[in-house]
Order: sequence, then structure tokens, then C-alpha cells
Amino acid sequence: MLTEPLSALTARTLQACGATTSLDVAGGMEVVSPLTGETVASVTPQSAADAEAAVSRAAVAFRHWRMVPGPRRGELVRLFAEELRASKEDLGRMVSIEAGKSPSEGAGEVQEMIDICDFAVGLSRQLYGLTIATERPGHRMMETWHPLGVVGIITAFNFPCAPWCWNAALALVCGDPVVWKPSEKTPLTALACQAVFERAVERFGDDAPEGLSQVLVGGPALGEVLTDSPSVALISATGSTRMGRIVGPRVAERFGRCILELGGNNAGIVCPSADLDMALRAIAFGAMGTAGQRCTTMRRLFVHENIYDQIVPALQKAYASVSVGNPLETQALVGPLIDGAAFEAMQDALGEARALGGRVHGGARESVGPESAFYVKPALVEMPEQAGPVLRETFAPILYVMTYSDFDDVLEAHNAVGGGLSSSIFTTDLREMELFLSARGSDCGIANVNIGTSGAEIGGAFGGEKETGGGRESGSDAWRAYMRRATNTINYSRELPLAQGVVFDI
Ligand code: UN1
Repeated sequence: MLTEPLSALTARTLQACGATTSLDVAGGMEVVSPLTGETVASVTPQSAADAEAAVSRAAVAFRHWRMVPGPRRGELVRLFAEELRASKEDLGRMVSIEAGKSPSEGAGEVQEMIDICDFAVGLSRQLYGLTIATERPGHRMMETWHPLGVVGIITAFNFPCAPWCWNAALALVCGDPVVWKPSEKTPLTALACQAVFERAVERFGDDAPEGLSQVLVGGPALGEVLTDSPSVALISATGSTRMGRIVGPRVAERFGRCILELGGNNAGIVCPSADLDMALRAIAFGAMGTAGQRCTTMRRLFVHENIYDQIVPALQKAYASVSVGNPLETQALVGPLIDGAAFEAMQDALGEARALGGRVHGGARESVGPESAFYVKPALVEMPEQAGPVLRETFAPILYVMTYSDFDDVLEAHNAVGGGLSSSIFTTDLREMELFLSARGSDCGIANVNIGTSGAEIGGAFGGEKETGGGRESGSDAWRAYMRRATNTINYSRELPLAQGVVFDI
């Protein structure tokens, strides 16, 4: 049991992170913890004019920061990673309070921030371009990567800090200031991150201009300022497909760049040769972890008909016995849904599934918290076919299970949804594995073998296709989206040959 009110713990945690924000602003924006449904703080929202001023400050900061050498920019991110390490427990607790995650998952999210910072520090010395063969004698051709400009970052409640950091760490080493609009459900984690970042800036010294990283606390109008401002070169937005449909065209209208990381409808396929015990554990974490509120959550499962009677009863048992509760007060593996609207959406989806002949196990509200908190038993739904709610993302712990008999058919069914983020196959058959990973296999940005759909590492590019938006963040060469590429051709001869053999003698 907690020995102090949640609001006191919130204030103490924020203070431990170094944030000085006033937490009880009369008439301010209320911050509700899904752990209990109580208001834990009230913060001053910013106005659209504040957001415009932040963008202007960032644009001025860019003029300085782009000229600071990459490895020196990396030094700031290295210091930030040190500060994150020192604040890991406090930041993780802030994530638990605001998003309802277990301490282990809260700390895991902060670890993702540390990991991407470490990655970005190395990257700060590797912002390479190519040298390219030219067709003209006495010429040299190369490409150079330059800082792009201000990066606007929009993030969702379910991962209140890691996606910001995937973007911010790369943007900063690439020479770009960042302006962050977090979800209005999780402003405190953002303010805490900003405070930790400012400690790194203080240690870094004068090379860091004012306004290198800023947070905008408030409603959608602030995101709109970022989306519409010609001074924001890149918008990286994480959230629902509905949000992406608004943001994408608005940014495209002004020829801005976008990285969209939107909804998923991630599936697993369990083949006859699978290691069933391993599959069971991977599915349990993928589908029930974070109370089904990850964009990578496993939402559909295709089980080969020959093993259906082995794995589905075992899954039912795991679902029936999983512990649900306040993860700051108990050892529960499954915390709360974010709010009542999420609960309603879950119940609606289950109702639709029932009407289509689905057999629902679990899914009911658990009385393990106050009336104002929404704890549910995760739902396992045996579906006769892939239809209705199975075709869309409901941000709650629902796993729809279906059988298959033919491998080609299951590949078709796997890809027959809007989302294209993450996917898994459980098999020890080499041919099935390779087909799943091939051009006619999973159409997702992430395709895994013998692990679940969630819990990606930062080293790979993160994102997906189709309604997931096509953006890639985090590792691999995702950094290129934060820079502009210039192709340079240099003539060191005394002649002026034209390309393609064109003659133009004057
Ligand atoms: C999200 O839910 O928006 O792969 C991000 C994962 C985490 C990131 C999830 N590393 O599950």
C-alpha cells in the first residue's frame, strides 16, 4: 500500500526529477491518474500564442545549433543519458502514475530513452554521406547531410516519454531543436523529462542555445500550431490513425515532412511446429502487457487447427489467472485502462464480437480499485472469422483468436487489415519462417519470429506500413529523416564538360 496520497507522491516524484512546475493551479488542466481515477495535479495550459513563441525560439536556436559540430551535439545527448540514468526510477514512477504502467514497464520505457541516447551519441560521429562516381572527368560528386530545422514531436498517452526521446535524441545530434506536444493525459512526464534535459544543458555549457528542447502543455490547438507552422520542418507524430489522417495532409499541404507512427492491428501466427510453451508466454505479454495499450500490442492470433485445442485452453488459463490491479500497490501484471472512454470502447468491441458469434472469455470490469479507475480482466475472444471489430484497433486488452489450415491463406488473412505495424510467427519450420519474412509474407514494418509483436529494441527502425503511416523512428538509418541531403558536384578540371554529353558552346 502507498503510505501517502497519490497527489503527494506525484509532487514528490516530479520534484525529484527537478521540475519546479506548480501542481495545483486553480482552473488549470487537470491530470488524472488512471491508477485511481483521481486528479493528482492541475497544471497551467499553454496558449496557441505560447506555442508560436516556442516555435520562434526554436527557429532561432536552429541557426546556432546547426553550426555546432555533430560530435559536440552528441556530447549533450551523452550528458542527457547520464541524467536519465540518475532519474530512471523517478521518471519510471511518473510513467506509472500517469499511464498506469507497472514499475518494470515504467522503468523499461526510461531504459528505451537511455538506449536511444547512447545510439545517438555514436551516430553523432556517423552522419555519413556517399561519394559517388561521376561521368565527367575532373569532377567529384558527393552527398552531404545537413541539419533540417525545427522538429515538432506529438506523442500519445501510452508511451509518455520514450517516443519523444527516439525523436529528440536523433534530432538533437542531427542539429535540430525540438518542440514537444505530449498527450494532454500525460503532461507531467513531459515536464519531468524537460527538467532532466535542462540539467544536461546546464552541464553542457554555452554551446546549447535557449529553446533547444521545449514542451507545450495543453490541448490539440498547440499541436495544430506545430502542424501548420512553416518554421517546423518535420512533424513526428505518434498516435491514432484518426489523428494521422488529420496531421498528414495538413503538413503535406505546406510541403513539410512527416513521420507518422499510427495504429496497428498486430497479429501472431502459431504454426504446428511451434514451441507452444514459448509461444504462450510471448502471446501473453504481447496481448495483455501494458493492458493492451501499446501500438504494438498483439490483437489477433491465428492458430493452426491441429494445435488449437492445445494452445487455446492454455491461453484461457493464463487469461483467467493473470493479476490485475494497481501496479504501484500490488505485484499486478496488468494495470488500468487509461479512462472510462477506453473501457466503453472495449465493451463495444466485445459486444460486436459476440454478435458475430465470438466466444468471449474475460473482458469484465475488475473491482480492484475505486469506481473512478478502470481495471479489466483481459479478454480472449474465439472468433469464427476475421470480421467486425477484429479488423480494427481497439486500444484495450482484447485478443481475437482464429484458426487456420492453409499457410498461404493465413498469410492473406494476416495482411487483410488496415494496420501494418508489427507481426509475429511462431514456428520451427524454416520454410514457414522464411515465407513469413519474404515479399509475400507479413506486410508490416516489424516482422518477428518466435517472439511477440511488442517490445521492440531501439536499434532497428520502428514504424509500419499502410494505416500505420509509413514513418520510421529510432534506430537503423531513421536519422536521415531529421536531416536534409545535398548532392554536391565539384569540378576540379579546367574544362566544363556537360552531363549526358550535351553541347552548349558559346
Ligand atoms: C507505442 O506503443 O507507441 O515495441 C510504442 C514496443 C515499444 C514501443 C511501443 N518499444 O512495444
